[in-house]
Amino acid sequence: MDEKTIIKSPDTKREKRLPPGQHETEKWPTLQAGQIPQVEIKNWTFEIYGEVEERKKLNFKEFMDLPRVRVFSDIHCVTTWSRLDNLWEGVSSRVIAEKVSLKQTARFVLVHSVGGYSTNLRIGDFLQEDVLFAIRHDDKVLEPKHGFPVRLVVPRLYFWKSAKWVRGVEFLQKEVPGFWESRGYHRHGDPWKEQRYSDV
Ligand SMILES: Nc1nc2c(c(=O)[nH]1)N[C@H]1C(S)=C(S)[C@@H](COP(=O)(O)O)O[C@H]1N2
Ligand SMILES: [Mo]
Repeated sequence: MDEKTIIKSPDTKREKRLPPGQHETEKWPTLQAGQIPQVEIKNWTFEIYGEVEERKKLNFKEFMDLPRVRVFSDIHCVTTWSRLDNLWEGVSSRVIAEKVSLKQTARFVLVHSVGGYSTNLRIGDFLQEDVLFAIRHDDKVLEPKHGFPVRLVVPRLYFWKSAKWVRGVEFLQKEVPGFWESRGYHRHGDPWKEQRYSDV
């Protein structure tokens, strides 16, 4: 791939890069609900379904053969730590959407992980240029604890939206809250507006 094409997430260009109520950490903490799943490559698939013209199921090799992008972004966890300057490599959300050609009725996304985790996104947020299904971080293959083989990265929203161990993407007409969103977290999760917890 072209070494020069790195998409810089717009929030990394802000003069003040820490959203309100966040502090910076050099380390990369690990967080998940429950156990770290051991994903077996030979059994792993990536399914794209719902409001699509033709649903698709990719195996590991097919996924790895997709064109890649690189994205430079900051991480903002709702528990108040932020980790700046992350370089991701993986498959753009737009490439995934093109694979199935979305119906007009596709307005929301539910991303599904191995182990039952999920998170919801508006279609517009999902299809931003800096959203990708990452397989590498800072030039190394993702560690199992950080989502190997594939994790979503949504740089402009709180990090709970960046589902680890992704196994599928479901396009929906109506918004369906994901794992944390149905347990009191905000449906949208914009760190610059401090959309941490739901107000309903
Ligand atoms: N599958 C899965 N993905 C997940 C989670 C989870 O529990 N399961 N937790 C989320 C939360 S709350 C955070 S802060 C980040 C943490 O990612 P990290 O462990 O790579 O820092 O993963 C997100 N993605
Ligand atoms: Mo989190």
